[in-house]
Amino acid sequence: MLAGCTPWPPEFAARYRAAGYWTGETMDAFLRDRARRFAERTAVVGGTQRWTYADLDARADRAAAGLARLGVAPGDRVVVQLPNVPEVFEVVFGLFRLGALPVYALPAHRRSEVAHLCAATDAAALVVAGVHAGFDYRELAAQVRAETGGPARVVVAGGTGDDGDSGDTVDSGAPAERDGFTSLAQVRRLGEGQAPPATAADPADVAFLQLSGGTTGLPKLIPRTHDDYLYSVRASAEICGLTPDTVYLSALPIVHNFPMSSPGFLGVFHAGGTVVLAPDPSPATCLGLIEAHRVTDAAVVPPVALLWLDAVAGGAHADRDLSSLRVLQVGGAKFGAEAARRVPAVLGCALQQVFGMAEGLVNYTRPEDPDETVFTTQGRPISADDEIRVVGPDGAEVPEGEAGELLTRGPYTIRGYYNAPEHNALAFTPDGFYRTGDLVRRTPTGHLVVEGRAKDQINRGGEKVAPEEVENHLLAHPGVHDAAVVAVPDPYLGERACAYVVPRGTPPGRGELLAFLRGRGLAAYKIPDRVEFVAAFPATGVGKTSRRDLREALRAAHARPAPAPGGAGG
Ligand code: AMP
Ligand code: DBH
Repeated sequence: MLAGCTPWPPEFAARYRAAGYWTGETMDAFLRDRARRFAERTAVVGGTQRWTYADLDARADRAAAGLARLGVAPGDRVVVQLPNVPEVFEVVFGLFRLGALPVYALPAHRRSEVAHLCAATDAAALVVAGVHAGFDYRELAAQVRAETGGPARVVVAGGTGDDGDSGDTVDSGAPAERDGFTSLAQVRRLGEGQAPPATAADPADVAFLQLSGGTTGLPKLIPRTHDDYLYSVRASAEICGLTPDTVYLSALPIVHNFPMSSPGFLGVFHAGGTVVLAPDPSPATCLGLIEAHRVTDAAVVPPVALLWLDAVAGGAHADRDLSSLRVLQVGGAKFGAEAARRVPAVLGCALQQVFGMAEGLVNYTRPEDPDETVFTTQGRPISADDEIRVVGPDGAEVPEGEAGELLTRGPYTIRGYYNAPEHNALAFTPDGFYRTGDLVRRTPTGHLVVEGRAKDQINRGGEKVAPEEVENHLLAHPGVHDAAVVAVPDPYLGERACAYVVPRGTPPGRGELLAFLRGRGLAAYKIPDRVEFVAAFPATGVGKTSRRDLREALRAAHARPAPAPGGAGG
């Protein structure tokens, strides 16, 4: 296994194989097999492009061969930061074909996160868009290289105009002239007519690294194996009832774990269906795509669901023909029962709640569940072998029906983060259960209701923010003596972030402080929504000050009604 990763104990691995969960298929073999079965069916629609399974397979061949000629080798880590364009699939499956490991960055990530990902994985290459949504990712890549001294290669994916790819959504500008920069078009030319390298990937080994929302100063990396991930994909596709007629819309960044595997694009490919990529989650874009492509399944986070509901109920999009929509999946953050009930009433489709984590465990409400279960729970685990413990602060299981922290272990839940022994000692029990940090209650049917959180994290409408990470950036400002970042309730996003700052001398201006954070290359969703200056922090009891107690005390001391909603969806 990749160095720095924690394998399942042999007896568990043997059990998961014997049960038929781990089948020994690699991500690359998965695509080959699907391309054989569904060759001429449409796999991907994005912008003006439409690729069949055979197209995707041929593109993966060329990308693999081209990347190999560029010097990317089996086992190399390659950071992939691409928006919702079809090239994501070409690059990612090209890397799988080559035996290299994608490391997924979100389009929202900036210098701080991308530099960390590149350094933490010793990445051999970085794949970025050109200019997308007004942001120049080539500039970001150049800054990351200047800062970290790596990665050696940058591939700029998107239309260079040679074959019209995504020219309408991604502009990579003039052919990259910078040293070490290569356009994806050039990679394709390098790979043209070459045999793709023979893959030697071990299905029990790590296929890619996914980013955790995190609770600490730096985001943690999640190693997922071919065996474990593809099990979750196949089982998810079955639970969600996907077929070759499925037309799936992802309104989320496609490299997020939810639209990747729950059942996500991989589940759709498993079933032979079609993935439609939404460039943004707005009702105007997405309801239009649903109508135009007769979308059957869509996946969103709660704030996006609320926007769609309001757009349709409010009449702005009441004339849209959404009759093809079979199910709206909502997950990533708690979706309240009242909003949940509006989904079938307003959109005329079924709701499925999804409570998952990139670390593994995914819970779904099932199509056959009673309405009340679908409206009021976050689903039940995929697998009969997902082991669930709901424990109190003492670590002992709480009585059935009471809330406690969710611990889990199973055939697709990791046993450790990448290269993080100290953090792993806290995040996992000695017998290998992942401490999710989620407070849940279990119903008699085994469904889980998310009641709150025991971990230091802000869930900003499905985008996870680790307070400590933001605090560390604030503390770097000379005018900041101390800082604590706290979740405040918000009607649309569920939570927003408020930074409490004890200034050093004259307080810096709020705007200046936020500009300072942006200047440090932090993703926009991590920039606090509010800044409050306070003279001192409340004392949180004797002895060592716990940051968590401090954040709790600030939350209690400053609790006030949330401001009126506005600008939601960010
Ligand atoms: P991550 O570990 O960064 O992949 O984020 C996963 C976390 O998102 C979970 O541990 C939960 O805290 C949160 N989450 C995901 N889906 C839901 C949901 N349906 N309801 C409540 N919280 C959720
Ligand atoms: O929030 C998540 O990380 C998430 C939500 C739903 C997830 O990873 C998933 C489904 O697989």
